[in-house]
Amino acid sequence: MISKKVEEAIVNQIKNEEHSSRIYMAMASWCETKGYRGAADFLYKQSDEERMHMLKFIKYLNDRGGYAILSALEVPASKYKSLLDVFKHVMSHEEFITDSINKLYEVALKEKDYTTGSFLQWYINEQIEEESTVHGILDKMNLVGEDKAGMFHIDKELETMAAAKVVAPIA
Ligand code: OFO
Repeated sequence: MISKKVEEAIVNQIKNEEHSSRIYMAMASWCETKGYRGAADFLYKQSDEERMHMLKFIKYLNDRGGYAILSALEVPASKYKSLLDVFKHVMSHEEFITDSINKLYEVALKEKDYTTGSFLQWYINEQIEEESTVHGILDKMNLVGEDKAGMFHIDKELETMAAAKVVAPIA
């Protein structure tokens, strides 16, 4: 049986993952209306991925004898200054998620819940990968600066990245 503290911390993380899914969906919608088709595809896929992250936590918590409940969420932002601004927000959000996963890991270890600790390893690795992908995108955007042709190419690249991204259903 999972402890109350770990259960509460996972419920909080479920909220964070669901919020991630919604903010990426909102960003995708902004990109789509501004003509950034590739970025929109990329962020819609990212939104699906975050939903899978949420679902993985829900199933895990219920399997361990806890109860995964959903929480009220903030309304995601709907205005961005530029595509660079969108991805800066993605970066800071992913940093926030990494921090929240680390805090959850600390709670699990304090409660001597090593099963949850080992379950969280998957999320820890996923965050390393996601942060590095977004870093790569931001580096390229900073390189092209205000150059519209450069941004167009990055958008094409995002389209290719989105097409290659497989959102695996949870096991
Ligand atoms: Fe990258 O956010 Fe989910 O875990």
